[in-house]
Amino acid sequence: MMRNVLLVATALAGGGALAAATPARPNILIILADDLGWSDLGCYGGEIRTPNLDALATGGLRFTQFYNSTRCCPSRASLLTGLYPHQAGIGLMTSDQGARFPGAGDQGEAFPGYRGALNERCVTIAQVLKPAGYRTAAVGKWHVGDRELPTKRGFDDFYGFVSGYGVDSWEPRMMTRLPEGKPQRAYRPGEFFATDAITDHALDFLADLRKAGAPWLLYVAYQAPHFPVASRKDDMAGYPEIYAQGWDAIREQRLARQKKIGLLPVDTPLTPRSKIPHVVAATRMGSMTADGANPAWDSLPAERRTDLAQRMAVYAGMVTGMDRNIGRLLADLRASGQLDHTLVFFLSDNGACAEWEPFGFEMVAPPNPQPGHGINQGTQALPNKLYGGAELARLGGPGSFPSYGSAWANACNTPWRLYKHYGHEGGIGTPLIAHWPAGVSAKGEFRAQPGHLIDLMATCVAVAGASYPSEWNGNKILPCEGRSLVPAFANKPIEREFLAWEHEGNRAMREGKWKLVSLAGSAWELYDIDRDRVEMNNLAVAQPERVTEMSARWEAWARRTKVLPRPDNAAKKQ
Ligand SMILES: [Ca+2]
Repeated sequence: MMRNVLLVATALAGGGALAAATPARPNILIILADDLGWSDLGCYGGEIRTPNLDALATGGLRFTQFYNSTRCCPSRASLLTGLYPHQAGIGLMTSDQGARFPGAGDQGEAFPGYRGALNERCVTIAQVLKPAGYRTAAVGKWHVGDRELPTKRGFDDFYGFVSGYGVDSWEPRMMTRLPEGKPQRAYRPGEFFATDAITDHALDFLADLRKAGAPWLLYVAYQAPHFPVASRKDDMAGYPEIYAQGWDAIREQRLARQKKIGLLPVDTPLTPRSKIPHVVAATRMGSMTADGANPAWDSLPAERRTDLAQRMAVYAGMVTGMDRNIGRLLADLRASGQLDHTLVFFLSDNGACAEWEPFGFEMVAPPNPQPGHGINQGTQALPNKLYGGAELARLGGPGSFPSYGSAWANACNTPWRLYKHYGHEGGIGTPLIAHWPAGVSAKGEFRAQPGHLIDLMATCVAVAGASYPSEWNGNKILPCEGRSLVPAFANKPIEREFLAWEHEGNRAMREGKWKLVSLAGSAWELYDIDRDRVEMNNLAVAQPERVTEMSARWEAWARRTKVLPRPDNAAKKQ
């Protein structure tokens, strides 16, 4: 281990922007938001109040081309293991697709990329850091398989929910504490709010973690701002008036701020309103448009605009509530003297969520939530509820279960196209803030190196002086796919061949400045990301040889990483 520590110290000393007395073993705090859009944070151009994350960005680095794996489960699998999602067994969600198909074999091994839980060929960051002397804990959303509990995967303590998506923020019954029997907080009726409770337990864990005098890893996976959107009243104060301007004005304002703060080039155009993802749902709810794109705000009736402004206000309040809680974590680290010696990452598991059309759905209250489980109900057939009059104030409070729809999601991903689920920038783009005062002297700067969730494992191994194993419990472990971000901290390049994606048949590949991307069942599109990050000038017809070469590399990657073979229903027609 000492040799690794020295290697890290040497590597860090080579970077001119790095602090002189770099500690080899920082604490590591990974904060993951759920369905947060690329432009929501103030420090990424948003009007949402996020003062604590903005301060973190001012004292650290903002990555401008960082990527996730398109959706909750695949992204969490990548983040935790340093592998592409299918390699870890989670190409889709957490149901075992392999076992559902005749001919899949007794164990479903015909489709190893779709088993719905972390497999035996991967390890988590917690499992890798523990042998290096780190203490570990996790809070919030797990969602990488009901069969693989956090405590089985290297985290000493856990509070949150293991499975499910779409969690009612006012409902405490799905929360669980692992190992079983360990103390957890009790909340009086009406007192529980999920983002606050997750943070309460993160603070409890922090107090315990630092008792040992050893470095620690804390993984804070908030459910915010995933649907159903919910907000405390004080967090969303003033937002209904702001969002009454509508999504067209908000998109223009966000892009103008992104240019002003230097996040994006000044010649970046605004993409047209993105397509409505689910035509059947849109037709059923009366939100379908003639051109298939999200509607112009001004085209909607007043009562619909009032309802939709309130939905976005609740979403924004949910983000502000998360930021308020992150402020509690940072204040605790500052008070204990640990903030400068903690590497903090903040990022989102996928782009903003468009499910499924512009008006948004209303979920059904779960009859009896079980500890560890979120609400797990299909959302595509759910109805819309038009809130108005006195009832409008109930939206986002206890007993309401709204989503905010595809047009606001489009605005939250400004200026990109599309959303969560897709390989276009609106699906895979995430803000990434990295903050480590004792290790990185550069402050408030942007980093344009392309990076991916798979890089967090390699980065943690590097800064912790840990060793990534080739074998674990008698099983061979796949080599880590990611690269350390430490060179990028010093504004040096990250050497890699390419990055690639697949989810539900949506495909993408990023090789240098070139991006190959397609919707499920559709032809490849080709973009020069240096000139056209908004993916509006498709060069596939003009450069067929490049498409042929890159797509061959994508196919080889897909076979190597178990994207292929794929169960029939894993690819959706778009
Ligand atoms: Ca998500």
